[in-house]
Amino acid sequence: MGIVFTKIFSTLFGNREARILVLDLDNAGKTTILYRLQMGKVVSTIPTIGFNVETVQYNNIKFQVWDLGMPIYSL
Ligand SMILES: Nc1nc2c(ncn2[C@@H]2O[C@H](COP(=O)(O)OP(=O)(O)OP(=O)(O)O)[C@@H](O)[C@H]2O)c(=O)[nH]1
Ligand SMILES: [Mg+2]
Repeated sequence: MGIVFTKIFSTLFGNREARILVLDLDNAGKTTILYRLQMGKVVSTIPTIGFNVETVQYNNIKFQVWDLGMPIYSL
């Protein structure tokens, strides 16, 4: 019974995790937004080759953010 309550409470009020995929055209500002959320300031970026993965905590939710480099010529 205890394990059931623990499960219910952790589901309702405990830490949650979510994964987010950020997709847009190149130079759209994806990486800028990702590091703004993570560090709280705007940093200068270079075009992303491949992807960036960062963890961003918001209240009790831990977001794993995948920022995919998407050159326009790959469309
Ligand atoms: N004016 C303005 N410029 C922005 C904004 N967000 C990002 N930039 C600029 O846009 C350029 C590209 O930003 P990035 O965050 O590297 O864009 P990206 O979508 O990650 O680009 P790729 O990695 O090539 O796909 C940079 O020079 C940023 O400084 C914004 O809200 N306003
Ligand atoms: Mg980028």
